[in-house]
Amino acid sequence: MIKNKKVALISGVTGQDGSLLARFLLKKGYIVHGIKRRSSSFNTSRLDDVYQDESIKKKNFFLHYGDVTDSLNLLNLVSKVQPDEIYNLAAQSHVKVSFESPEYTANTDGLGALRFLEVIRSLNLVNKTKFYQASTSEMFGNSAAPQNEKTALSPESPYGTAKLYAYWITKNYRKAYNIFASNGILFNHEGPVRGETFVTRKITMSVARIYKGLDHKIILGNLNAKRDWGDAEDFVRGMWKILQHKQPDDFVLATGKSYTVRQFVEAAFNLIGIKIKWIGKGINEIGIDPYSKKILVKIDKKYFRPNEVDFLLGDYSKAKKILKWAPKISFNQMVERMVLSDIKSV
Ligand code: NAP
Ligand code: F7E
Repeated sequence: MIKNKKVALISGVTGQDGSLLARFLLKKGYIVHGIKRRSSSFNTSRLDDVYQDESIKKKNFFLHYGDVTDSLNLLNLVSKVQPDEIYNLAAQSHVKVSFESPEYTANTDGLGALRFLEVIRSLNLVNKTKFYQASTSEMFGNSAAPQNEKTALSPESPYGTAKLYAYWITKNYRKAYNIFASNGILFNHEGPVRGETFVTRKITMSVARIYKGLDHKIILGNLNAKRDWGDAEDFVRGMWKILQHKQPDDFVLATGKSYTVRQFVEAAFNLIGIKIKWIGKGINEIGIDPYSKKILVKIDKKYFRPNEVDFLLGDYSKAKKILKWAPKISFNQMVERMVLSDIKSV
């Protein structure tokens, strides 16, 4: 007997995680539908090779225009696609930008989840469609590290606060309507297709450009923030595992190790043979190449945030025990993957 293929719907499919998850699910034999926003320029570069692969495109991979601020669009799409699994990854995902566009961030990142949950309920898909919500370690704010599923949630940004709403509405709908709705509380995860305005990719792209003689320095904000940085490929596998568990639940995915932005800078420069030396303090601190004496890192307060999350360090023991999930790619391997990929592309 031929087993029916599972159908997944991914919002935010054009983003870092969405594009990696689409590839992961296609490899698992899923039929994948993705929601992309209409844009005045092409926004599918992370997926073009998949989409252009005729054998995949014809049968297994479909892109639809849509937006998670548009309830009718979501209703029509879910009704047409009848997904077994919805991964809600769409978001205005930049923390600093959320201070500049707080209402849009709330609408997309907070209410987007509610719209999907209401669609599942009103289409009577409660017994068919599982829902994954892309929750975030930003919800912990400055709660003491290490943070896990029991840690107090106390966001420090409009982004974290919008995501907190989505997290809770996912739990509410699970309890009230028996929807298989789960939160993945993911700590920072990065890789070669990470958005270029997040600090890791900003650093690896600049290091690659400096290496090739196309740039002179990197200008950054707070060097002392600590993040638990993992590799996005490990994390999309975890998202899928969360929805394969026998019951809906909430899980932290992290690496259990934390590094400062300063350490990330050092690790990236090390790969091109430069051992950064730090001189000065605060806004006047600089990072130099001790041999050439060239200034390679400077600080500009325009990259500081109105509120900062100082120290994130995840405790993923629940996911390890219940889902048998653990990250495979180390911090140094991830930095290397990113720097090498950027050197290749510049
Ligand atoms: P990303 O690269 O910024 O991708 C976000 C995606 O959402 C893009 O496809 C974007 O479309 C889409 N989008 C934005 N607003 C939308 C709207 N109103 N309607 C429909 N689509 C919209 O983010 P990511 O790093 O892949 O993260 C994926 C999800 O995980 C996000 O929800 C993020 O908040 C969450 N998260 C990320 C991390 C992390 O470290 N990466 C950690 C925890 C949680 P365009 O391509 O057109 O912009
Ligand atoms: O900042 C500091 C900045 O923007 C990391 C998103 O995926 O992960 C991400 O949010 C740290 C912060 O990521 C610059 O102040 C210094 O302390 O790379 P980021 P984020 O804010 O941690 C969470 C888990 C998400 O859910 C989000 O969607 O780096 N920093 N200098 C800088 N940050 C940026 N962007 N640019 C700088 O020049």
